[in-house]
Amino acid sequence: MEKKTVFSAVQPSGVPTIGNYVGSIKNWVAMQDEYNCIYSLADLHTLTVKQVPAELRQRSYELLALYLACGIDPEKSIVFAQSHVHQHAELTWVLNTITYPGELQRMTQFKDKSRNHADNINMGLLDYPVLMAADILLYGTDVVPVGIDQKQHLEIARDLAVRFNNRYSPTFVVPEPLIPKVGAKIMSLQDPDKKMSKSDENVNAFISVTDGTDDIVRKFKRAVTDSEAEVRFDEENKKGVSNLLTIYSLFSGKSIPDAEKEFEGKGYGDFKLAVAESVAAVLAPINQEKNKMLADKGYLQSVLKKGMEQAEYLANKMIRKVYKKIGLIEP
Ligand code: AQP
Repeated sequence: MEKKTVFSAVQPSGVPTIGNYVGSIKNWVAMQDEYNCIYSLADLHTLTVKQVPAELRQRSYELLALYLACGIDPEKSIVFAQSHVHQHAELTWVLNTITYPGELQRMTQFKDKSRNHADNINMGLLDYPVLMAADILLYGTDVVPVGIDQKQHLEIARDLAVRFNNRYSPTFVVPEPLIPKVGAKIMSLQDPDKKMSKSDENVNAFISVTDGTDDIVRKFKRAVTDSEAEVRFDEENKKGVSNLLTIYSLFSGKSIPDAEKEFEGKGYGDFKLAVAESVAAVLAPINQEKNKMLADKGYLQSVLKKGMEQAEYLANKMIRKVYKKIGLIEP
């Protein structure tokens, strides 16, 4: 049986958090043998909020080094920068012509980001899900591993695929989201009602994958919990503690009931320290490897070049097909 295709991406919009890691990158690694995997740096997406050019450039290399350090293997998977494959922007234009503004205006991320960046509510911010649909549909993607925050955007990608296929003829595969059972939405350490985001203004709200042990311990110590002093999973009434238990389970490999037992009768101090240590133990070797990769820019560039060529070959086939179907004359 032919392998199914997986596509996913992270924006180099900041240093990835442990939310990005468990919601996406960690799961990508495990999929490499079973699927044809295509993993991208979503650099065009970052332009939807203001970026400092030199920082964006550096963060893009850092994110690539992180992918590789986490175990993404460019011999098995296609790894590339979105901006290197111009067909992403081209397909976005075509899909824009079958997308209605109302569909985009009701997106939660658009509403949140419009609130957080009130001085820069630009067309790109509104169009973010259409570029994401183009990313996915260009490669005949079957499965998209993402955190739960991206589910709504994936629905748009599915709707656009179906709409195009109905208007012309079957062209796009209708993609399915793959959302992890545990860790699909890691919450902010400062406000457990909000998801953890790499661009949060409060640095104590997130753990970056590059944080050292001291920072990790400090941030977990300050994490918002409750006044009960009972380590119990209850997402309704104990959001902060439940979030920490989820993180502990994901990073220590222990189940949540086992973790609850481990901290029976103990205070939040011991619990928070154990969570911090479990996270630091996973992140330290990844960071070491990432720094090694970053020191070899030539290698990183060669990975991007190979990925660009592989992705462009596939993307070009699809865009030609799309242009033909909609009636554009061949060059
Ligand atoms: N808190 C989270 N828990 C689990 N998964 C998460 N993801 C994001 N936050 C969490 C997943 O990470 C992948 C990459 O996300 P992205 O970089 O494309 O953008 P995002 O979803 O907007 O992530 P951030 O961290 O909130 O970025 P900023 O702050 O720049 O907007 C996606 O699969 C996402 O679901």
